[in-house]
Amino acid sequence: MSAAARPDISEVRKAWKEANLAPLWENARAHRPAPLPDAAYLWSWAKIRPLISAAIAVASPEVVERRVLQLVPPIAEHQGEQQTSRTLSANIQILLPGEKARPHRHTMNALRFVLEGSGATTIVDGKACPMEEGDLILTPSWTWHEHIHEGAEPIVWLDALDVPFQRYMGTGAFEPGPAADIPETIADAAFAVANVVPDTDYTTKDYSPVFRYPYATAAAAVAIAPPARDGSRRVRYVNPLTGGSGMAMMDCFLVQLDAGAVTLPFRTTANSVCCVVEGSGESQVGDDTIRWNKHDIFTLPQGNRIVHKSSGGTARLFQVSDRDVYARLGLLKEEYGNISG
Ligand code: GTQ
Ligand code: FE2
Repeated sequence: MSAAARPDISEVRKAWKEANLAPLWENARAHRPAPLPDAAYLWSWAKIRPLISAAIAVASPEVVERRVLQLVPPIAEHQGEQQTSRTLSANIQILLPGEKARPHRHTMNALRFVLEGSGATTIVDGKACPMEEGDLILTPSWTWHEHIHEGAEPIVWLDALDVPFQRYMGTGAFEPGPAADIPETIADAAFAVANVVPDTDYTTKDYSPVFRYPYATAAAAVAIAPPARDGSRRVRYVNPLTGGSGMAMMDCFLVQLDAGAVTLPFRTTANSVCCVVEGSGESQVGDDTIRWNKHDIFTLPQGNRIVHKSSGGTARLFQVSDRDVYARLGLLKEEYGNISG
């Protein structure tokens, strides 16, 4: 073809655009290295606790359904999103003595991790789950749930939901109560004996038959756990019927950093949100150093080099991650030790 016959590129581009075609070689995002990891972000309890009190003053679940403050890091804010990590929303929920949050259900999986207070109950498909400090409560996809508080002090907990992931997948659905057609559940106590579980048809569900993981039990388990690959002690909150994650999209861990211990550098394609249960310390996340204290919440965005250490005594972190989603999709890559960058 002679040079003279070559068509005018701007005419061609216009014609492609009109036909909903786009040249890959002009796509700035194609065939580029991975973007730099997002920065970690910390919500310090000292800073947010008074702002939680302000929510008590201006909103009641009677009116707003759920008294919830979303944790939205700067990176999400810039993108006009409200998520906490790539796949999760983490929120703070507050209930005063005598208050209740009405029943509903949604396809989004949710969990609650109690930060402060006691005496509340989350009812999950009819099963009452007491909420004490450090307890983890699961409200898996499409289970009916409501919260009631009969304690003496306000209760504050961390909610985590797979909202961003389900929005991306187009699977979000919601149904208000009152609860109807409540499926049968099995008492958590039926799973309290290690290694021997009831033989039921519950294995057809993709979530744990246990909805409440008391802190005393998880703390006792992590205290005697052997060092994990990064040197920390780690236990996973599992479905006792499968040994897998408690819910399909959220994979939870309790991490113990012994006094003076420093973890081996770690990098993963998965994303976590951490909450400090006990102690204090610091985490290097990429180029940033996050200094944390009890009840602080921080993100561990994918791709960052991560090193944790406690300052002073033993520290414990609750972590909610999307690790198992990445693993099941063949997208989980984890590195330990010498990590460049
Ligand atoms: O407690 O049911 O933080 O439905 C966000 C959505 C909590 C809940 C949240 C919810 C709930
Ligand atoms: Fe809910």
